[in-house]
Amino acid sequence: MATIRTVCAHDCPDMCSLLAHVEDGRIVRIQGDPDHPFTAGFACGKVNRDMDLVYSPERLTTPLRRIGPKGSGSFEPITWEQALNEIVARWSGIIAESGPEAILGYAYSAHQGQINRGLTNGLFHALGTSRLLGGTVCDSCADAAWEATVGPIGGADPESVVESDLVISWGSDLHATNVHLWAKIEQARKRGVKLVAIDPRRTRTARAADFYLPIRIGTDSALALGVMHILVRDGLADRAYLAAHTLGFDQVERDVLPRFTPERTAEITGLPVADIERFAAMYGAARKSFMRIGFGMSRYVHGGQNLRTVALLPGVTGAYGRYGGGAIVATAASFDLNYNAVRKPSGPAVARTVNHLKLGEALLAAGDAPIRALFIAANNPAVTNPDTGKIRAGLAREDLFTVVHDPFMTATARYADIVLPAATYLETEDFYRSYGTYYMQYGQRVVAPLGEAWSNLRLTQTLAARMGVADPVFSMTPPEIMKELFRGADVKADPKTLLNGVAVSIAGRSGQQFRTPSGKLEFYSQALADQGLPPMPDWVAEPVAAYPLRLLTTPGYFQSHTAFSGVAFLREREGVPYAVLHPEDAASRGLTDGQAVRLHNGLGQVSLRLRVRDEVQPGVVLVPGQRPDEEAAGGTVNMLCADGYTDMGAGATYQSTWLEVSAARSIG
Ligand SMILES: Nc1nc2c(c(=O)[nH]1)N[C@H]1C(S)=C(S)[C@@H](COP(=O)(O)OP(=O)(O)OC[C@H]3O[C@@H](n4cnc5c(=O)[nH]c(N)nc54)[C@H](O)[C@@H]3O)O[C@H]1N2
Ligand SMILES: Nc1nc2c(c(=O)[nH]1)N[C@H]1C(S)=C(S)[C@@H](COP(=O)(O)OP(=O)(O)OC[C@H]3O[C@@H](n4cnc5c(=O)[nH]c(N)nc54)[C@H](O)[C@@H]3O)O[C@H]1N2
Ligand code: SF4
Ligand SMILES: [Mo]
Repeated sequence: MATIRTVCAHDCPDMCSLLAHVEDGRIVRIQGDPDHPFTAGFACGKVNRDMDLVYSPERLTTPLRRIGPKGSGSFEPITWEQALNEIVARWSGIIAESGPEAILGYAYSAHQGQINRGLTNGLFHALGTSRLLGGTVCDSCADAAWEATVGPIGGADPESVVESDLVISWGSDLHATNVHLWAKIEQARKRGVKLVAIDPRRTRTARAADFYLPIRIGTDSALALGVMHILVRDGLADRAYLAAHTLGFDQVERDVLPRFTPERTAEITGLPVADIERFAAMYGAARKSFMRIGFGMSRYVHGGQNLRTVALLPGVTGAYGRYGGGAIVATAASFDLNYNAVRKPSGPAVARTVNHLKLGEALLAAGDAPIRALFIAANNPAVTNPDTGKIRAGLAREDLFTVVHDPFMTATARYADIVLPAATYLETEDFYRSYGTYYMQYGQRVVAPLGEAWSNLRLTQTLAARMGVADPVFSMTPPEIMKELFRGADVKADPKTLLNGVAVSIAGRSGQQFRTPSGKLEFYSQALADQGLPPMPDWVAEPVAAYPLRLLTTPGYFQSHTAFSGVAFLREREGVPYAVLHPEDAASRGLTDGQAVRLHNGLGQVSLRLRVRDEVQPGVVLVPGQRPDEEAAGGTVNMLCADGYTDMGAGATYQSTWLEVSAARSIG
């Protein structure tokens, strides 16, 4: 039996080092690498079964051509040669007639490898096609808010949490999305360190915490300001740190904090005054408070303001100045690699840009420059994008030539003209840098691709050659491409060490650095003022809509968006797609646990199973995960979400969704 070290490529902050055991060319077992400090010998409950993903009977094994109406899922197998010929002929024709901007092509985040993801985007850059403004369904708002406050740089090292003296999981369900940070936090708790969870859902993390604050959704900025108010009132602000490392706190103290008395904070957040006081006292007493801030709080109309205000809190106590303290949203911004070598090898400096959220709108746009061809890899927008009704209407356009590259027949692939079978990460090699730790690592291919599946890299390099794109990067091997990523980069690592599978960390032991224009933590941001946004943190009520309930969407424990929906065991573990209502809201609607319900608003309707629990507060409907309609048989939750933008970073506002829940006759 051979053991091969590789890296988990799923969209997850932990970026585990994995050991895959192979017998007769088949993966028989996957385990977390015991030699990797953060992975620490365990993989999560999804990935320690990833041979079920690789060998799923639902895997696509040959290219397919559509023979039925778009969306119907009727296809016939074709050869790779036929598929490539058709794609190249169609793209070349479209470029000749309408120019390259009539094509939109991209790979999104389900393969985190810098090469498999980056080079696919590099191909379309080189071709001069329309460009996807990616990240907007995920982290663009959080990133913009963090950047305006702390700067384009990573946050606290997750491994430093073992030295902290108070841990706050603020809007992050670590049991679902960051299990290795959870394990580190457990080490700190063994020393008596307390864990506070702040989340509108009583998540598994919240249930396991020492102190849980069931905050009203979208009110985090008010809680952070209320805590600052108490810290100032009680003389717990670190004046020396504020003076040396922050900008504009005096103005916030004068103009904003007086409005956030504990009483008003309680009214806004729905939390008892005593709990706010208790949390502020704990926070003020800690020297090295460590905060993990999740993206969830940023997916609101005022999401940037929410996240930015929370990220200012460690500046008030000086926690940012100490290793073990501070805050982390992500780390990716600290990896100054030469990404352009892969993502932008050549091509025009500017081209039409399509915000990922507006994919539906872009496909439906009339006018003289329509998008005529679409290529999608590693993304399932017919389920995961907001306003999936609009996305599907766009994908259904008869005159649109769509190619989807995926290991599975997804809801999106059903609309394609050509579907190409993709290799999984265990069937490719790649170079990785984490977005939730400070590690970089090279991952080896574990087995050959199943059937006729091709990796993103192979497909990209083949299409580049056939489309006449001559940049050398399209004929390099993965180790050679990795070296390009380090050429002239600030981040240094020995390629030989990396190719031996050793994980290299770029973490330091200093406190938080700031890369804002002032070089300080910016309570006052001129950059935001210049964009017409409030320069100082504040809380503003979300716009109200004509429906009485608010949507809360959270990650699934045994699913990650739709990337594991081809694994029967994990589908079963996740259970039937459901919605949760508080007992008061269920009773007032005459609804009971277990019955079929209809979630509806002006955009659409979705049928789900009802669970009645006090896991959420009254006024909220919780829908965990984004389950494909094939599982729910009654639509997908994103049919209810509008494609509007957040205040910062032009991101998604999934949770600024208002809706009603009514009885349904049956599921379906
Ligand atoms: N198992 C699993 N793991 C995953 C994923 C998955 O779907 N499943 N997705 C992966 C991806 S792509 C990403 S980007 C990361 C995301 O990882 P995180 O940033 O950690 O998680 P989010 O899903 O953005 O946010 C989750 C939490 O935010 C809470 N929340 C929502 N609104 C608010 C609010 O207004 N205030 C507060 N305080 N909390 C709020 C939700 O209740 C939920 O518990 O996880 C990755 N890992
Ligand atoms: N309601 C609601 N919707 C959300 C969110 C939310 O919190 N609430 N979160 C959003 C977030 S954070 C994100 S990141 C997006 C994620 O949305 P998507 O990017 O659509 O993520 P996945 O569902 O994981 O789908 C990715 C597809 O990639 C395929 N795939 C996996 N590996 C490979 C590969 O190596 N090559 C190719 N070609 N394909 C591959 C998978 O089979 C899957 O079909 O969803 C967003 N949608
Ligand atoms: S925890 Fe994340 S990185 Fe680790 S194995 Fe699971 S999905 Fe992959
Ligand atoms: Mo994401």
